[in-house]
Amino acid sequence: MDTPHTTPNTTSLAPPTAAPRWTVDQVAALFDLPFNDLMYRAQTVHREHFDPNAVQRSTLLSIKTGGCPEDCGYCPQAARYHTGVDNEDILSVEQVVAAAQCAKDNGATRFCMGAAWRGPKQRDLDKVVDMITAVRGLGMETCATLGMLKDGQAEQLRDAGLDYYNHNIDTAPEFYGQIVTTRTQQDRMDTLSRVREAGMHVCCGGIVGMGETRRTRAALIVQLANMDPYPESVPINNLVQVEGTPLGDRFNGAGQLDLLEFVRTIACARITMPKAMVRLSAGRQEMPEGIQALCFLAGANSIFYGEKLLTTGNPDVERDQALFARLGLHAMAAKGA
Ligand code: SAM
Ligand code: DTB
Ligand code: SF4
Repeated sequence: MDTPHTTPNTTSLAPPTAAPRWTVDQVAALFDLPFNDLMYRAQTVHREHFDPNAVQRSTLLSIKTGGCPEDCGYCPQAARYHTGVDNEDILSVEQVVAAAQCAKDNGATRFCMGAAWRGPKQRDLDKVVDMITAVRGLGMETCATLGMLKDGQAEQLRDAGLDYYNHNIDTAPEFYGQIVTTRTQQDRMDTLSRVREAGMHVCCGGIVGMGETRRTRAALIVQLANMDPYPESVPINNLVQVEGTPLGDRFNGAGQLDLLEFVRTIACARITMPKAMVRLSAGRQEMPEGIQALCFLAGANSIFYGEKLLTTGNPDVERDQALFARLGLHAMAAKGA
């Protein structure tokens, strides 16, 4: 079921030539529906395209931690914030393979490698290429999130066998400049176009709970849904507040978003991007299991799996296995498995 809905290499992300498929007013109206009506619509769309009880599991590994020159206001890895995350060298291929094997043994089908870079230098990319080859050799799907790509770099990743490239637009265009100033959202769109044109699958989503309005959340969903084609994988992150980051301090460490609003965001992603894998991403550790169950009902069908995201915590494997058992969920098989 985890099949991309388009043929890669034939389409570009921007700018769409046809009229946008969704307007902010339309998606804001979805957000405004009575909760039960929204759940019903999302679940109906979900069942048209997916096994409603199958959830895909990816494990993350930070292959290069900390010291990032960018200023993303949510991120514990930006060098300019004092968050206690140390700047570490890039991992060796052996370290990465050991972690991927462990993830596979625990039941993950995809392995996602993240690096705290603005973008990869060529010598870094050569190392990542070796990591991708090795992880693919274990029979896992591969994903990488390395920052902005220059001309030719997406092709190198594709040739190494990279299945997905993750690059989030994070929030709606009008709010973006309040969260990140060292790059524009158009820079992100340019990298996404390179990934798409190289023929890789796109993983692109955002973060909610950063103090945005409901209309801004609707505009984020519209920005994603109107990509042509929309991403195959859409991670919806709930802000993990990390002390020392601008957003960690903004709300005095208190969870600021009504979690039912997070569930609504998942539902709107599912309705507007019917064939995408919608990922219930960061923020699960702090999220009650009843809310996670509502996210699955709203159409989330993938998660990050394993006790760590990149630098922050995630539910451990035993807890997730118990949750799957309680909800009667099963793991989605890897493509081609
Ligand atoms: N440096 C690369 C980049 O920015 O694309 C790759 C790694 S970056 C940490 C990957 C994504 O993690 C970000 O785009 C953001 O959406 C998400 N993220 C980072 N910190 C987060 C936080 N505190 N809470 C929720 N999501 C977060
Ligand atoms: C995504 O959208 N969320 C993941 C993954 N893609 C790379 C990262 C979440 C990071 C949360 C903060 C941290 O652990 O450092
Ligand atoms: Fe760097 Fe990525 Fe963190 Fe931004 S989100 S500071 S680019 S690691």
